Amino acid sequence: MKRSSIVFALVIVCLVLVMAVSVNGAAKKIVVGFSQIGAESAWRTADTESIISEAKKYPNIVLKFSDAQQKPENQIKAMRSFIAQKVDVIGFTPVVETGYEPVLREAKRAHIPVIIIDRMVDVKDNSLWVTHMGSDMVEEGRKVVRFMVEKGWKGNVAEMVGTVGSSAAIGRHQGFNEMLKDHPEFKVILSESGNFTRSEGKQCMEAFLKAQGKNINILFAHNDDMAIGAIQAIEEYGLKPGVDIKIISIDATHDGFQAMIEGKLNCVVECNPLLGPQFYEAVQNLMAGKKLPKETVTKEGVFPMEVAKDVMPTRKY
Ligand code: GYE
Repeated sequence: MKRSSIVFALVIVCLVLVMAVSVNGAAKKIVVGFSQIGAESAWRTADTESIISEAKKYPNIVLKFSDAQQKPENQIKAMRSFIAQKVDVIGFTPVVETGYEPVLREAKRAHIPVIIIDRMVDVKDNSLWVTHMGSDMVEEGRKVVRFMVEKGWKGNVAEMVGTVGSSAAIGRHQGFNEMLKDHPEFKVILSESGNFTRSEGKQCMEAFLKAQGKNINILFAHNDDMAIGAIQAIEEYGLKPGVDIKIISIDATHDGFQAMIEGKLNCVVECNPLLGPQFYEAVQNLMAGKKLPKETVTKEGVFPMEVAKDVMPTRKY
């Protein structure tokens, strides 16, 4: 072969290689649309941070993040827009359990897999989502009762419920109340929603105190933020949180630990919001054609106030 033909052939080979790499490179980008609930609590802020910051560790992942500001209709809109944009995967945490079935069907028809993290949907057709990862909310409610029993607490209980219709509130309420049936030493005298926020938690506690005052012995708040709002209300009412009224909540955030160190919160049941790493691992596996487990439950602990000071430095959210 002539020298010029060899050079020509080499140039062609190089061109083909460059094209293959760039086509492949482009094909390797995975576009993920994520619909988040909002920013109602410290837990949610940590969860959002985990999802956004973890995405940056994957050069092949492009994240389109959408904040629904607590409105399911905003989530439905966001998901429709993800479908229209033909994203590769939809990640999603539903505000409440119901109302998403039509949009999930649309995603399925468009062959876009949906990964649900944290809160869950209640749909008849489980093929509408590929995998769910998050906490066992019912078990968290049971852990609260186990702690109360272990500590020998008794008396009148006020239950401060999370967002009405959310799987987190439904599960925690269920686990808590089911287990209480075997414990006549407790009597639930109040149960109202504080919507998982600090300000509504404070308002809810003010209403509880107005209705029952010193009759309340124990407060179970479905999350730390509401417990912290309640602590303010209890102090303003002239009682000592953690002493006059025992308090237990769920999440185990920094602020929850701080309140325990100050002796105002007796116990936190852990609920881990750092779901980013698990989420993107699932995205990668899914795109690689691997079969995912239908359900992955996060492992979590229980922290009484006595250990708060020692454990606090190890906490990541
Ligand atoms: O406990 C609460 C948040 O869905 C598990 O939502 C989550 C809950 C969490 O706002 O703080």
